[in-house]
Amino acid sequence: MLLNEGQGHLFEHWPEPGVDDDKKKSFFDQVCRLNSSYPGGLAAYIQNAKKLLAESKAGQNPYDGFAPSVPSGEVLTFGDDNFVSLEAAGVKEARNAAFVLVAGGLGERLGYKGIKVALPRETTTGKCFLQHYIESILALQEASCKMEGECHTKIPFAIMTSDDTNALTIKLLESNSYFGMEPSQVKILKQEKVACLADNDARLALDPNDKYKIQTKPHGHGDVHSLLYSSGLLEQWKNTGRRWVLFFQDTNGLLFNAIPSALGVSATKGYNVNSLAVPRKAKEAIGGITKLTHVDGRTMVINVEYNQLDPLLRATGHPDGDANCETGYSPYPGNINQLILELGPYIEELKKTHGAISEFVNPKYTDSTKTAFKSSTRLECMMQDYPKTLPPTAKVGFTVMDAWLAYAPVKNNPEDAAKVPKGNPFHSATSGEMAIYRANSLILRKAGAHISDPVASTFNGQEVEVWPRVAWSPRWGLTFKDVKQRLHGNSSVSQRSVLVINGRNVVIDGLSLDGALIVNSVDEAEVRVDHRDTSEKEETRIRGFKFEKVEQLEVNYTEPGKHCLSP
Ligand code: UGB
Repeated sequence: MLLNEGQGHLFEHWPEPGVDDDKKKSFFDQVCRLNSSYPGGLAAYIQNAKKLLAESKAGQNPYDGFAPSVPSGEVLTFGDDNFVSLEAAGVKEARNAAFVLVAGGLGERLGYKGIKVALPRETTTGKCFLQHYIESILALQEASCKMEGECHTKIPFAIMTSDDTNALTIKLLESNSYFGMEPSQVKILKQEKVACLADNDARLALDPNDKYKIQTKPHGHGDVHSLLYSSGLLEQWKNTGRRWVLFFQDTNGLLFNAIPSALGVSATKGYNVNSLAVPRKAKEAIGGITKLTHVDGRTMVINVEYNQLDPLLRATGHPDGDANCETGYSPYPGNINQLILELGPYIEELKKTHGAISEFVNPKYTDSTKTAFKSSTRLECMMQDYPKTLPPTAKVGFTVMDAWLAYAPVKNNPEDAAKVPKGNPFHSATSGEMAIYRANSLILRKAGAHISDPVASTFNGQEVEVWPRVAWSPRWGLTFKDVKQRLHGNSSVSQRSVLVINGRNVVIDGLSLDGALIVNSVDEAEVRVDHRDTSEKEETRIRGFKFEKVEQLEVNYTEPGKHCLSP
């Protein structure tokens, strides 16, 4: 196959049989892996690469024949009646959902060596992204089951890893008891890298350090579709009554603020595909959701990636390219790569495509003749390109929410963040953390609390707003209605304060906070215990009761002397 596909150069340096046989065998082991992990095999990969490289050399625009225009979608306003009822509809549906986190990327742009999901979402509680995601899914599971009466649904959670992130992700889960999720709920799917391409003839590149190894690079987050399909998970989910698959990325600490209402939109509108979006600043490194109309009449609503939006606009009669309009934002909503797919139609589509997603290639040429590359390239694919193959009858929509509520990724290192054009979001660890405090403060404000204004402060060259450091567990503030129900009376929090709420049943009533308050509360426990109930400890069963720990104040005096506890 390799010889038929013009890959003879891979063997040119091979010594005679008997020499380096082990290395030659491991070469073919790798070829087998590359062959089985790509829909259609390595031959299809090489053929696709030849075609895309030829198009790239000819300067062909992937959007040739398409004119962009601004699409219309659902625009939600946080906290209004529509938002609250969509959140309720979303929580109800959550028990029919499955979640998929794409976490195969390394934080190269971020300049962080570990896995990004292990980073603290904020440093007040220090909880990492993965813990927050899992606690949010569990909170949805609990709330959804309660709404539907008693049920025992366990929401499945799949994580796509790669060779770069797999071992560390498993270690993080195992060393933290899966953050409270049952291990059987979690499925890890590891994506394989794809072969690198050395030239326009799609000759595969050898690893510069090992002539018996093909050089490989990541294929992109689009792999998630073929992995879900080939693993059989989708069928399994369908057979256990799942209706929705929700995809999300590794470091958006706000995203679960948007999940209930967005799922509510999918359920009430009957969307096969629902992409979450936020108002986008021109040139921001997030794709723009665009309506594309072909000269032959075809239309689709799709993400146009940030590096392609500007050239597409310029080529189609918009001389300013990717520019802000009178609102101060790009007219094209920004794709935050949080997708909600309806499982039934998704499976039907994947039966046809086997999860193959439209690919692209982005070679860096040495000069304008486009005959040689500065370094090897590879084909890539993006998960949000899934709708490209859908028939015109498919219901493809999107939902726009405020960025302060729904989107604060951690992607850029401090130097790059500090260079972001003024007014555009930094997308750094600094801004990601500040965004959590801001969102929580604004939610409390909307619920009636008096929250002091933030102060401006500069960290690592980035000027950010510093709001009171408010953090809560997802079980406390899953939806706006939950927050409103648990916030009574006149409460106020000063700018210099820290407020952490852990536990579902904490009620804030008449709080006046100027300092640090951390409330940890267990749920009410059943007071009566049947002595035949073997799920209880023996010492409890023989008593027939146990304590209900509703509230407690623990004070530790570590120094001798007189102490006074003020109310
Ligand atoms: N990822 C993988 O799991 N595997 C891979 O091979 C590569 C990535 P980036 P990107 O919302 O901020 C996307 O690199 O690709 C995971 C959208 O394309 O952080 O530059 C990785 O672990 C863009 O339209 O982002 O841009 C991470 O979880 C816009 O929506 C995720 O894929 C932008 O994200 C994204 O990878 C955004």
